[in-house]
Amino acid sequence: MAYENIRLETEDAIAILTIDRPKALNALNSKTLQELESAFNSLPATARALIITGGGDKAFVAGADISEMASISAAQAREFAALGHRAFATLEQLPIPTIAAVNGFALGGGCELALACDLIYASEKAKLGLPEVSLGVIPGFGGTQRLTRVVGKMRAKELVFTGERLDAAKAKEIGLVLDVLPADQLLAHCKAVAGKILKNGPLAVSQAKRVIEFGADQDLRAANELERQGFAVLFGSEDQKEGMKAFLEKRAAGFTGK
Ligand code: DAK
Repeated sequence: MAYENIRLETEDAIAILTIDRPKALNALNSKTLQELESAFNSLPATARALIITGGGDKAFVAGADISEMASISAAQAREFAALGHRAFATLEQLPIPTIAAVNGFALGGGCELALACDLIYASEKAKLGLPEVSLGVIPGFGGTQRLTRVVGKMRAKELVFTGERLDAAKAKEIGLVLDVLPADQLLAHCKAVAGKILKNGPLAVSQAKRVIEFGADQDLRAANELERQGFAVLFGSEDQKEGMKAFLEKRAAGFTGK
């Protein structure tokens, strides 16, 4: 499918999705959110990891599109929020690992997009925050909830109440990003992380993502039950046989994802 505001490329088994509206600092208007939802639903079957980044040299995504939101009604706001929630939930539930390469401003909806990814890495130029209250609204694409789960309730309240923009070092200090890289090394780093993941059994990685993601919102007993089931199910796979056989034969495993 041809997209207007995003680009989707595949390098080896890594899909790289670039949000590409640099004149609006890659702000998320409805069209871009629709394209994202469509792309998440139709990634190439060969893609085993997804990296999301921003086009141009200033922004990952500077937020939901304020010019589009400025004059919408409450009913339209509900639709807009539903579209964003749907797109980000689709991203969060992809069976492959997802990595946000935050190459610049990740504000509001941009920070929320990164938070819907499994891993977040940032360039030294990145600035992250949820400044919605400065516009008289609150985060509308899951930011209040996902941020709280990542950095804890009190930090999340501090960030959302103040609307403060964090530089990359501070974002790392509070656990909002994993690592900070020089701008020209960010994408290569994300590809290298994806490359390490790709060496492992794809069904196992997918199952690990599923149990961590669904387990995180459950009590420990229920979450451990999820893990037990996920563990057992993998013993019906060819990858489990191959992974353990390869270990015993002292060779690298050739996983097929079956
Ligand atoms: N939306 C639309 N256009 C944006 C934009 C945005 N979020 N951010 C930047 N732009 C546009 C600017 O208007 C400007 O356009 P022109 O004037 O050239 O036409 C162009 O991008 C370049 O921006 P600047 O000239 O401002 O560039 P600077 O380097 O001076 O500043 C900046 C960069 C990122 C600090 C600044 O642009 C800025 O503060 N941008 C807004 C950041 C922000 O507040 N983001 C959060 C947006 S609110 C909800 C659903 C969703 C949400 C809430 C509720 N419901 C449905 C309930 C989510 C809300 C948000 O994300």
